[in-house]
Amino acid sequence: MAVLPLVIAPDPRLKVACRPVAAVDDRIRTLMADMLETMYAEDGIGLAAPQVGREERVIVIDVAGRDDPPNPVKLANPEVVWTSDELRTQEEGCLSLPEHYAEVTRPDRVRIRYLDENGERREIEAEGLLATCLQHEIDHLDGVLFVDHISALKRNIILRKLTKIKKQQEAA
Ligand code: K2U
Ligand code: ZN
Repeated sequence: MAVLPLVIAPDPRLKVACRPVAAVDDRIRTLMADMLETMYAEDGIGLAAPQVGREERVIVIDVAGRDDPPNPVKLANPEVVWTSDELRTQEEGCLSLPEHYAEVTRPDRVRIRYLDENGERREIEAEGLLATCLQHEIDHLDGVLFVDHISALKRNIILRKLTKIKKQQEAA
């Protein structure tokens, strides 16, 4: 397994609609394992393939608390097939937009259909933080970032700061 380099915004690779996985084969299983290792190394609770430069519909999640045993979930071609009318507001961040946070409101409960690491069709219903994380990661597969759910004013402030940091790093 390997810890992969993260794609940091602004970056066009975070704004593309990813292609579906044709088959969950050893190449995809290796990607899932590397994404999980990267997510844990970066203290994330979710990660989507475009965040490691891969334009494929793959996400990994583990919302288990620090004091609980790990509970990783690996999803290929995840689809939201149902959302509740009830909403939930959560402060969100993103490993690709480091040190920036904003409140985002999303459906509180979702049902997700996906292929597991063996290529088996599965369906899960989630609520609370797991539901938020699943929606956040599936957004990534369509080139949507959490800042796309907040005001243009706040989004532009965050993206301008990230652009400035990138330019300083490139100049260094
Ligand atoms: O970059 C990512 O996609 C991982 C995200 C996943 C996530 C963000 C917001 C809410 C739920 C999941 C985060 O980096 S994981 C760390 C985190 C968790 C909760 C709130 C803020 C940041
Ligand atoms: Zn993210």
